[in-house]
Amino acid sequence: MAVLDQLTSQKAIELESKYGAHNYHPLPVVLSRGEGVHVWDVEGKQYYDFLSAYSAVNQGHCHPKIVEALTNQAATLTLTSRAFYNDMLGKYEKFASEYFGFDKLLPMNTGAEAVETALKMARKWAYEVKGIDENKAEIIVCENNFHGRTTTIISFSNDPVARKNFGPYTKGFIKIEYDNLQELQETLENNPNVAAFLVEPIQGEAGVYVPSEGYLKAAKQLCEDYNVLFIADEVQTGIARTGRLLATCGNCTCENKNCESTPDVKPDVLILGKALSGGAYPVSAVLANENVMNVIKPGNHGSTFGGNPIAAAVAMAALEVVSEEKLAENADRLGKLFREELSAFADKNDLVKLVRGKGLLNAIVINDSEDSDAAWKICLKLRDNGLLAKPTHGNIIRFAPPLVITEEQLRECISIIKNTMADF
Ligand code: IF1
Repeated sequence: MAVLDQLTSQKAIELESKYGAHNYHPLPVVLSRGEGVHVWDVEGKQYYDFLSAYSAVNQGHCHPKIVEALTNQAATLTLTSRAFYNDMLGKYEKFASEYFGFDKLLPMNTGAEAVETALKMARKWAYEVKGIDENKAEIIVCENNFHGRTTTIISFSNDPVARKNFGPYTKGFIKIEYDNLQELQETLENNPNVAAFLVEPIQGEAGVYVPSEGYLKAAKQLCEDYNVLFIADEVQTGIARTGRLLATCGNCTCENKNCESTPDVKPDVLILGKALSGGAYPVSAVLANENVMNVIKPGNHGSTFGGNPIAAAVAMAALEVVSEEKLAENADRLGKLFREELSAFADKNDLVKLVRGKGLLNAIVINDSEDSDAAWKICLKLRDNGLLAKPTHGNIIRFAPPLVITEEQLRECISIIKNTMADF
């Protein structure tokens, strides 16, 4: 059989199983096409995508403007390395820095690389600006964090599956409870060598855990009081997902005036990935002002692909789509509708314990133990009924459709979800 012949789902799954590393346990569905909020499997069945590639395709699958930017640039110049200048990177750096309200941007490819970049930058800042003794810097992180898969990042994870037997681990991290200001304050007070506090505005992998109102703003204030950098990992929450351009929304140019609850927090270091490219290409970035970014000098850090012309073209198009199509406003409005409808359903239905989230990053918690397989079984039924979602724990299902979803489509999806749960 020629490699490019159309496969059946069964055959595609067998190939991955035989020739691929088993580092994932996918829902059994084999996708071959996507457009907007929809994806199709190899047999032609249509689904609503409620994972959006872990929030990378906020702009919808194969957005024509992003695909056009990608293909035009791919036919013109793909990669120069940073050994030379290219005519796209500076334009993109200006565009994105102004878009998010920072002085400067450092381009990388994946989320984990951008997190690593922010950690390195914070340590260097601590030694060269704050004046901490060499090799003494500490970075505060939160329990149940998810920041990626590198050796250093898993060193401060507390997920045994992500971490066990990958040691020895990187030192220099202090773990505190998420959403606990008192512990943050005490940790800052007792540790004079803290360089930074790294935090997710909403913990995605932990099960879409939204912190208390005012937590981020107060945490940022504590960081200021102790001369510590506040690093926001918005790889998943950023780019309109939670109803604003950023979940920490200090200086951003988001025009969603209806957004009521998010605190105005301007991180010292902002980490972006995923939807920065609309899912068309791996693009990540770290943004900061000059006082922090300027600690990075030639040779300190880099990447063969980081800042390549395709990435620059794609990211600019992807960000333009977010503003042009008012995706933050749409996520805010439809997110409220989603939670209202499903909370009302949860009140009457024993299977669903609660619904939580912000914008179009939501989760339902099933009335069952954390190690049950209820969420997995419900996701299989949802798939049969034309909607794809993925459990984040045994009893939690995350719902994160592309932000281009319309009210009519969302209402149809809410019916699919309710009917599936009611039958379960
Ligand atoms: C996987 C979760 C989502 C992230 C935050 C950095 C990264 C991620 C806040 C790293 C990545 C992903 C990766 C994916 C599963 C996934 C995930 F379930 F683990 F939590 F999205 F919800 N910071 N998140 O969420 O970015 O290097 O992957 O580009 O399978 O690892 P990356």
